[in-house]
Amino acid sequence: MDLEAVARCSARHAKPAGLAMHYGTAGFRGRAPSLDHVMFRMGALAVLRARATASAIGVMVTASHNPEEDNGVKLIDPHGEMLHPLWEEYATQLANAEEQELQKVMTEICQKEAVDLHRDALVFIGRDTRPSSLKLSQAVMDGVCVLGGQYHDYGLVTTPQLHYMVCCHNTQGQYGKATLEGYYEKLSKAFVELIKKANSSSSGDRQRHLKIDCANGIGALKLREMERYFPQEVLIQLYNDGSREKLNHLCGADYVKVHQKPPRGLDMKPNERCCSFDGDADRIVYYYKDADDHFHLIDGDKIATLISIFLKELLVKVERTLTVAVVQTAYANGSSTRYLEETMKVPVHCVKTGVKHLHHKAQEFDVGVYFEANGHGTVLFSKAAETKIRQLAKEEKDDERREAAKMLENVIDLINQTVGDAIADMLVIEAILALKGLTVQQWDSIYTDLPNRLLKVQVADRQVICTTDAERRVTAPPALQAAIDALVSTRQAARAFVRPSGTEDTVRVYAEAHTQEAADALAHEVSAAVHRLAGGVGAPPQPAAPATLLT
Ligand code: G16
Repeated sequence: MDLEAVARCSARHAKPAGLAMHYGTAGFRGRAPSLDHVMFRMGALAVLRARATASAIGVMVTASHNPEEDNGVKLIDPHGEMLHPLWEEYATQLANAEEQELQKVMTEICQKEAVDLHRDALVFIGRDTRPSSLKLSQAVMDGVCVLGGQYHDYGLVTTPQLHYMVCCHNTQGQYGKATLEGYYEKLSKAFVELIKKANSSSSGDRQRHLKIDCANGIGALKLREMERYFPQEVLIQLYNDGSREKLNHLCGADYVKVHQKPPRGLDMKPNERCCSFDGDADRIVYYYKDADDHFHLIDGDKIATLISIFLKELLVKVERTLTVAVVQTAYANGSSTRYLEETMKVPVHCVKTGVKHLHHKAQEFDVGVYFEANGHGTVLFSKAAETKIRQLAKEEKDDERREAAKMLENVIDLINQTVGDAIADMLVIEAILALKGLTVQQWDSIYTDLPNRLLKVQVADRQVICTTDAERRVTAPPALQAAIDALVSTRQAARAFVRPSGTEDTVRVYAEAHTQEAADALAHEVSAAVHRLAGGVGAPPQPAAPATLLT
């Protein structure tokens, strides 16, 4: 490692003195101008990680659902999964090292991880459509080059596409071809195979009309590229394609989920099936409005439920010994958990927010369905389950069992097992709805969500809030949990929790209760308690003006 060269190059990507950042829920996030040094350093760290694992590593420049002015970076590990927690710590140390400490921190990481500095290193780089992303991805490239690594710049891609590329490369093509064409071909082939079986069902209209809000982000570009691979049955209409408006502004999956209303710019007719992607296309939520103009959100919990029902029905026919479980977070609607556990008899596990936590837990099962309520999720199949299913799909003599195994095989090929992927999830959902002959309303009616509200509160330092029990309870500040308990106890079917965001400088407050009014009131009162007990900034939340908290 040429430490002199590192110092010289780093000076061109100088860290603002005193600036400290953390590798949060999904990497580093912040205002784009403050991130140049972070990008350079993450390029360098990716080289060390590539050498330590003897595998290609991914670096995705994106701030996903955050405002357009923000940016961020997510590192992708060899199998396309999120960065290992220990390396998240190294990432934080490296990002926060002052210029004169940089060489020392890098040397320490190399020593601790016994990094072979002579080994080749390959880094895959991708970026979203933010105006700042191109320049920031060039800083990543500088970081790769200064340590003698090689990079492959995929340019504009969705985050899940980059995860897929990393996995394909490191599994020597077993997962697919590490190109965009390879991704489109793999998914569309599996989708066409899966949806073929819908032809014999009784759902009548074979055409699948879907309106997609692309959050003015990368999803629009990639869906346009992919459209020619779709079968004729699929008619998609893209809205918020980024040609006119700002990324994530009044649109996108996060906006729709948090505000529980349609995105701007999507012309929605009664009972039409619509969905929204987020800024880097790793989340999806569905929705429709009924004949009375009421908006109905179908979030990650209901997506997980639909997929679990479908998979469970197939597994019963194919192989009863394979275990299915669903992994959720504290944000999961209480009705979804109850439906999964009590009606479907599927075990449900609750983990901390962040797909890395859900992914890790889901790996414990033969079939692990994981979704955050915000629409971020996927399905994991264990190697043993996958082998068994593929074998039955090929060799099973019983027609019904073989056909069910083939469908499962198609789901395995269609879903992006590396990470939540809005495009792959959308195709899985569309296929299931077609195969089961379900309308969006029928899907929505599987269970009724408990009314809920998600708010944000500004505090001086959100790290003063510490949580336990998968973020369902607060341990600090000391009086806060007692205050939440007291507020919850005054409402029926109520629940509330607070946690510091790992992607924005804010504290998130979630509440649910038996009526929307009760959920709103509870969320506001809990917000006021956070403001009072955790160092709120500005005026305390005003119950009469909920919209002020929803920015
Ligand atoms: C990221 C993570 C998600 C998480 C979300 C919000 O999503 O990948 O797992 O739910 O941030 O996290 P927090 O509440 O900590 O801000 P994305 O789509 O922004 O990458």
